[in-house]
Amino acid sequence: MSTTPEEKKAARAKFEAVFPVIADEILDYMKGEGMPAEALEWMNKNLYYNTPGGKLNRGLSVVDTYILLSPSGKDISEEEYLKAAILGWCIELLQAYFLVADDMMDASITRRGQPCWYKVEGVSNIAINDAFMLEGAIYFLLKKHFRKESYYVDLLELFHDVTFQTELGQLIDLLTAPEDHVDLDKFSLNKHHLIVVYKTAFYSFYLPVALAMRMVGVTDEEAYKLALSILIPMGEYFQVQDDVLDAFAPPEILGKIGTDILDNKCSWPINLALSLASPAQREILDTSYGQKNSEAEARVKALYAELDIQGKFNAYEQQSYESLNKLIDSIDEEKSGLKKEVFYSFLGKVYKRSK
Ligand code: GPP
Ligand code: MG
Ligand code: MG
Ligand code: MG
Repeated sequence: MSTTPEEKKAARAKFEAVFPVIADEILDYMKGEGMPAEALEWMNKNLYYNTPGGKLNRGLSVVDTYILLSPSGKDISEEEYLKAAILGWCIELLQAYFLVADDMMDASITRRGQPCWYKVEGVSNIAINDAFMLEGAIYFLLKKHFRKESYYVDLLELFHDVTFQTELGQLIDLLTAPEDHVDLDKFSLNKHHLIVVYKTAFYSFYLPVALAMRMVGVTDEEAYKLALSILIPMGEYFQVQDDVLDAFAPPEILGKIGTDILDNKCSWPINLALSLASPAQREILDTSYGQKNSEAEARVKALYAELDIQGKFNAYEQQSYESLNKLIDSIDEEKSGLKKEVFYSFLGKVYKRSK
């Protein structure tokens, strides 16, 4: 795969160059439908503000996986590259759609180093419709570029399935974190596992690889099951990182201000803290967690430091990394038609991340 930093940078730049192409296609369609200039300008801003500014792990993984699984490898045609990149951007649009909505639900302030979209002057609740439009753009692009392919229905099914799975995860995330009633007995690592697998792992890890597999022409359902069995635990590890970064990472690096403690979220650090707390410490958690004030939040963070949650996470990270490597190692490439490198490369993108 693109191993040197220069190659990685070039691969990213090439992928990024495809974004204006798809943005123009969406805007041209709107123009053709007679939409007023104001609506075009709005959609243009919605697309550019919310879609390209992230790490692009998901989108790039579609392209990387396609190149790894395709018989032509790095010599795929420009036409094939463009299609794989469009699928990649469709996931980034899905991600944009989720994040615009998630930031409203989580009452977040910043995202990717800028105000959350709903916080931008003049946007407010229009962001709800903007989220739907980012989602709608996915199906417009899939139809435009893949309608004639034998695997078109498989792509649609993948997007629909993982969207529903993500919404199920978001539902339990929200139901476990009521704003007006803190009950830490509702939390458990089991509950956490269910939340993170559904709200994150399917769309962030399984979807990119499965889309590329469909485009390459993999039809053996066992291969998809095998991919799922590795990518779901990888996605769980990724969301545990997200939870830990929410509590500990400097917002200037993370690009967002953590809200999990204020929001009463069933996150990894609080579950670990609950399992380690003395009765006196538990009392502090009961009265300070999920309270909408920064003093209470600071008390929880001080307790996290006392219980060395960061150190416990480092151990968890090491363990997860080793067990994921073992899982990947056990893939029979010949039998499955998959490549270990697909998974090593994805894991390499997120291991020990700081944002
Ligand atoms: C991550 O949760 C999960 C999502 C962004 C999926 C949202 C799903 C919807 C159906 C809207 P998070 O709140 O921890 O993410 P972040 O920390 O980035 O806000
Ligand atoms: Mg959030
Ligand atoms: Mg959320
Ligand atoms: Mg989070």
